[in-house]
Amino acid sequence: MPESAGRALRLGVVGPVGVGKSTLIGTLCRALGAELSLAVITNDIYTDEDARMLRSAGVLPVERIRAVETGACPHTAIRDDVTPNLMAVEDIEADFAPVDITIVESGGDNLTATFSPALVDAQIFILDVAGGGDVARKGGPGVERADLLVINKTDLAPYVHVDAEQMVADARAARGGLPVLPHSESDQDATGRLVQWVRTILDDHRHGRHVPRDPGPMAPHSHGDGTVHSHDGEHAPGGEHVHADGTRHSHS
Ligand SMILES: Nc1nc2c(ncn2[C@@H]2O[C@H](COP(=O)(O)OP(=O)(O)OP(=O)(O)O)[C@@H](O)[C@H]2O)c(=O)[nH]1
Ligand SMILES: [Mg+2]
Repeated sequence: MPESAGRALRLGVVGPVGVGKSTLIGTLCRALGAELSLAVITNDIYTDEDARMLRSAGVLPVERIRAVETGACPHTAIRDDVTPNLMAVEDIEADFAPVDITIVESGGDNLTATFSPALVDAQIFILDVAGGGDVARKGGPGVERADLLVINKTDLAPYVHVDAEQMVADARAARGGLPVLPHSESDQDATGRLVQWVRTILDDHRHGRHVPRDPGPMAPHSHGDGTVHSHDGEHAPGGEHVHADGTRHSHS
């Protein structure tokens, strides 16, 4: 039985800007908060807006929702240097022990951002139909290999001229059997399936059956300010990082 089975399930929620990550986390908190001990960590670059939005929505006691202001690209904070996030996760789990599930929301990023398995045990990647029907076909590490892919805001499909069923079929083809869930916040059946998926992962985690999977690093890219991120390894070259067992490495 892995040591992680004795602590909270750490569940990442990631995907492009505005796809509905915070809304979906709110939905999960409402559905599970009465029977499970939940905590939420949000990531924003400069603000704590997502945490404030979830607190004001009243989905959990406000003190169970904390923000990490990353001050850097969201993918850096969930992949290359997870230390601030891992500390926030460990702190909130200690303060509200025992926590059943700690949900970590990534700042909205591009299609290729994924969580490091040093930070989360499982991750949900979200796309929405408004981002375009071809996005699922284009793939990427999160689309192809996250533990669950949600195709969100299916209620908007007719308005943005997207064939949601085709988008789901493309996603299934890209994922080799990993689950794909069409969802919108107004679709209670879909929300029921989402909640059931989380319950199953939690049960697998507790019984040592869940094996964290690394969707893989994002592709090399450069930023407007000229910085180049290679993402050729799990961590920034020379950057200190922390492993799931708490050991710190600094490659300097
Ligand atoms: N039509 C529709 N709108 C939705 C749905 N889910 C979320 N939204 C709306 O989409 C907008 C963005 O939702 P958020 O939950 O803030 O998205 P997010 O991914 O957390 O955004 P960032 O954290 O800024 O990247 C809000 O106006 C939501 O009300 C849905 O299922 N259908
Ligand atoms: Mg958000």
